[in-house]
Amino acid sequence: MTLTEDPATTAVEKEVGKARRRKEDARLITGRTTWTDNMVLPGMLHMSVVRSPVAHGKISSIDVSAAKAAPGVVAVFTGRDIADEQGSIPCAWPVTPDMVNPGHPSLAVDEVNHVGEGVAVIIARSRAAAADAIELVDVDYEPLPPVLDMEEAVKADADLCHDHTQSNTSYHFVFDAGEAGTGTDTEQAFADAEVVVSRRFVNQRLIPAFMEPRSVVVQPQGDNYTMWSATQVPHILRVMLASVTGVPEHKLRVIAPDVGGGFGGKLQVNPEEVIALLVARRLGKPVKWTETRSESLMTAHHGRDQIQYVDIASDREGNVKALRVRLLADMGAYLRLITPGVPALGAFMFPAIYKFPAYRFECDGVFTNKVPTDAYRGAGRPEATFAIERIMDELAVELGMDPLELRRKNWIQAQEFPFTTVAGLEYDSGDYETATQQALELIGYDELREEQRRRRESNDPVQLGIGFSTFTEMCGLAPSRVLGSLSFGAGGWEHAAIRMLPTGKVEVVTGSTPHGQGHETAWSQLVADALGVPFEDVEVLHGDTAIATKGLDTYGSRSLVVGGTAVVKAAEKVIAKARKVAAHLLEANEDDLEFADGRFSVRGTPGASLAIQEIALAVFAAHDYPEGIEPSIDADATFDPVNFSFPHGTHICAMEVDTDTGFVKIRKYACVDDVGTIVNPLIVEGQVHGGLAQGIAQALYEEAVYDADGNLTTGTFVDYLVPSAADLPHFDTGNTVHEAPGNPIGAKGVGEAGCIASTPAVVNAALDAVRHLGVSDIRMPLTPERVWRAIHQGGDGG
Ligand code: MCN
Repeated sequence: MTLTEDPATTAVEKEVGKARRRKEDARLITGRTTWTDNMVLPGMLHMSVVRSPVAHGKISSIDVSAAKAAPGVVAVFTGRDIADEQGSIPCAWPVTPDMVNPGHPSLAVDEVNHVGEGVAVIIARSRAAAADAIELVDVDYEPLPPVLDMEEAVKADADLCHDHTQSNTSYHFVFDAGEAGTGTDTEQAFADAEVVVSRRFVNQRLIPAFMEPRSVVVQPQGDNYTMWSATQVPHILRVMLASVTGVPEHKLRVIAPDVGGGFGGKLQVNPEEVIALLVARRLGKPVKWTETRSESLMTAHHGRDQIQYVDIASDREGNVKALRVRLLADMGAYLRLITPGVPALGAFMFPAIYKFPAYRFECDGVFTNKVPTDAYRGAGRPEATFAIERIMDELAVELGMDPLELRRKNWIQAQEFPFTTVAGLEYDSGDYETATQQALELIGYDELREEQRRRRESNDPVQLGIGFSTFTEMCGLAPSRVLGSLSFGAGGWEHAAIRMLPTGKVEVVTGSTPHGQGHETAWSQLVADALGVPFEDVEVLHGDTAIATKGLDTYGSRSLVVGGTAVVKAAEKVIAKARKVAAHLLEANEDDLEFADGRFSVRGTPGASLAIQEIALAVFAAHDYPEGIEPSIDADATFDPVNFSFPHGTHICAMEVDTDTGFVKIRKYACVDDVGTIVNPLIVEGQVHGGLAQGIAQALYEEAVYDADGNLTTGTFVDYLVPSAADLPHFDTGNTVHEAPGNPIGAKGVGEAGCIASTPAVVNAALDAVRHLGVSDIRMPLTPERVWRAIHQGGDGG
């Protein structure tokens, strides 16, 4: 019984390192797949949400009678109607033991705390009927003063965002290297320093702006419920929904079908998911909710939003001595799934690649009457990278040093890895010098500096600047033990299972939940190499808690490093199992078998060999398998890393600034990233490009703006400027490869790298262009108006 005629045809070319086109893309980009909103179930009802138009106020009354009587409307529920069932939206990351969590009802009961907060839901027979009836709900609000400015909110006499909390501060998180034993006394280091530079940076509020809006469908079947949701985290969602709603976990199946982007914005338990489940339970009918784009911008969680006070100390030669960071981090009105943890995660990244002897970090999580913040691509690390890379430039200016020379003088040298930083992290591997040299060559550094000199000398209205960001980041979330020490509510492991089917095809079940990252392709490459089977013979299943029964989902650039490793480990177990069967069938000793290119061969016996795909069939069809082996070639594995992975790179931006108009234009952008072993170069390049687009967007285009009453004034894509490909330059990308020692693939994460690295490179470039005109800061995003003001009126243009 053979599947292959000629053993030679089974030889498989290595897949890891191949620029495979993504196998999932055809269905994704042609829409021939199941997006949640495509789901249509018999008898399905539609849900719309009545949302608060005021940022802060008491609900005096809600009259739903007209809405209930509207055509097509089946039911209307207010927060009070579901008060006994709705619980509180969970926050899984209490960063300090005394963190204040005001609680977050899915529908407001007495008080609203941000514009867009849900106060009632309408359930109707059609989406249009549900939408139309929103206007018929009459809500009286007694307005309260909105708390909108963090620096005002932390003052002693500030108005309160929540009247049942004592202040607007949720928590005060401190990391002090002196106290932790990873550094010397920070205050002393500042007292002794020859040079101190201090800055206040605003890292503005952003909106994740994923392509597919959030959507959820719940189908009740008796006391069982199936939920389809456009989520990044079906496994986490299921656990959280079970704890919030009381629907037992084993009665709830959560399916994330194909998901059109998340960028951290779908790492969440949404109020609408809770309500849809509660309503479906009450009515015994399927219920669907899909947000409009404006609802999405206004109510899906936002990201960033920090005010950063940063002090850096050095000697006159530019040897850094200490770093001190104080943050005000805007939580918005409520603590969502990992809101408090985002700035806390950043705490460990401020010292970046530099050898600071002393470091102290303090952060206040501040409540304001705005939409809650939470993870957005990089979550804490872009904010930290921005601050450190900006202040390194400011220190260079103060010292009259070349910004790259200052960095070089202080960064960890290649021979010093593994290196324990002042923040207590052990950086795994890297070489900052080589990446920098390559990036300088890619961008044509010397010619650009020459052009910059010419433009300055001729007083050209268009000035040229060059900005650097020599970054690293901690990703591959994460060792469970470390997450535990940070009070994170879940572990950091990942699970995978591999099943060889009788015809030799392979099913891979992964706990990772891709939403645009190409896991189906990359995991197929890993398995093809490990098992020696054709790439096309591998199918990757994910995102359904009934199929991928264990998992911790996708965020923190963890999927390859943690989930991919689980796949490799499962493959090793599959091979071990198949080896026993092969030995039995070939009547050989297990130790005499060699496994290569998908075949077990008996050493020294030419012709005696079996492909692993043949073994799968033999086990299914024959009754001749060895004692103690179950009749299946399958295995599962869980991987929990011992450390994060630390990709790094050098990003260089060359920027033209028109000093007459304030318009900026990226002339060239080059970056060399080290993400360890690259499984798929095409995917990696795509991830870097996407990350660069979002990082550049923060520097130049995007900002969520609230007016003085707490209305989001950037609630459409006309006002919230997401750049398109036409707004972005060509990217010259390259790689160095220093394998990560913490996983057998040798990979480091790439999903956030471009986004983390690029923002400060762009802002540093703009400042380099106009610093000689007296400009020392420009507030992001660098709109023409701000740039013009900074040049012609001083200040940061903000
Ligand atoms: N990869 C590789 N070689 C490496 C590193 C990664 O081939 N050395 C591949 C992986 O196999 C995977 C992809 O690159 O196909 C990303 O891998 P990884 O860095 O492990 O990141 P995750 O898969 O865990 O994705 C999460 C990350 C995050 S945190 C955000 S935010 C983000 C991002 O991915 N959101 C995205 N990229 C996104 N891309 C799309 N299209 N949509 C999003 O919402």
